[in-house]
Amino acid sequence: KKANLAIVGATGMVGQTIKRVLEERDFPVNNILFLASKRSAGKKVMFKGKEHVVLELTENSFKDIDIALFSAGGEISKKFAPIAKESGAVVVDNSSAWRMDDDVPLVVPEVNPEDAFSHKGIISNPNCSTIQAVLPLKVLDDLCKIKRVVYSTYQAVSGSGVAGVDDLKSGVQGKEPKNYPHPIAFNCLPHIDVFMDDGYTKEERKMIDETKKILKNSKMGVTATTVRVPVENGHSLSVNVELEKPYNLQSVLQALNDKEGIVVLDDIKNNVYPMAINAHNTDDVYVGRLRRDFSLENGLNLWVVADNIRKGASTNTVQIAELLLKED
Ligand code: 11C
Repeated sequence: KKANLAIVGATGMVGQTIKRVLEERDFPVNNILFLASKRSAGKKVMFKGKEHVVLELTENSFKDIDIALFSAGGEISKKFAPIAKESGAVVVDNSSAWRMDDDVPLVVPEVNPEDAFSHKGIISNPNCSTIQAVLPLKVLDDLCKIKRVVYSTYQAVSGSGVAGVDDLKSGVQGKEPKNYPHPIAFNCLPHIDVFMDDGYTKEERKMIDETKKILKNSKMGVTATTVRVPVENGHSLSVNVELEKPYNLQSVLQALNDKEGIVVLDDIKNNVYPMAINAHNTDDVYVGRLRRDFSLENGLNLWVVADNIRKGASTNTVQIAELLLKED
């Protein structure tokens, strides 16, 4: 089965990586459209050795499109995803616009692939830091049921797109930031996305709500502090978990090792643990520093690293599209 695809936001960091991942995985494509704003229309992109011209996204862009991969921000998704759906396409959306909508499945293919098949025309791709967290959390929830999760994140500037990377690179040379409210070079900002009335940032809220939705465990307690750090690419998370039942550390390690999509890097004697520089440009989720939290009855600490642009966005999106090909 070959699909007619559209990539919305084709010239952005995630859009370009989606194109690369489609090529790498040899996704069965019949026709492909590269759509973007008027500003980027006319640019040329290469796909599987053939040149394509980027077209302006309009209400008529989705004729004969089977799957539309959106990565152009929430406002574009809110407006154009329903239009694409009406035209008969299934939308896989990278923005936060539809994620908490009851009619929209929020899918990580290694965790809840079954949800993809209950879509009503739109499937959401979770936030990057949520995606990498839920792979090991699914293993733990299946083994011993999760009671509570405390996230502390160390998120790369690529999560803010090109503007974030520019702020880091120019900041190292002593220039003023343009994207962040403070310098990110030689600094950490406990501030990702906007602040809300309750004192949390939207990034923290996304991690809390999306984790519960994907794991279908609304009783689980989740809290988060999300921090931008001066790393170019690759998000790292400290994840503190309280389980309902006692666990055996070796069995947990084994179960994580056996899980598709996870690579365990945990050999402290040899200074082996996951790091952003190793995750960069790969599709796996790396887990390490596994150790008992002695302050809790069934507490566990882990360190989780992944490429936020690939597994955290583009690769997960393409994997969801691959699931759709299996739909009757
Ligand atoms: C960041 N997690 O690192 C964000 C980027 O809701 O998809 C992705 C935002 C989102 O800044």
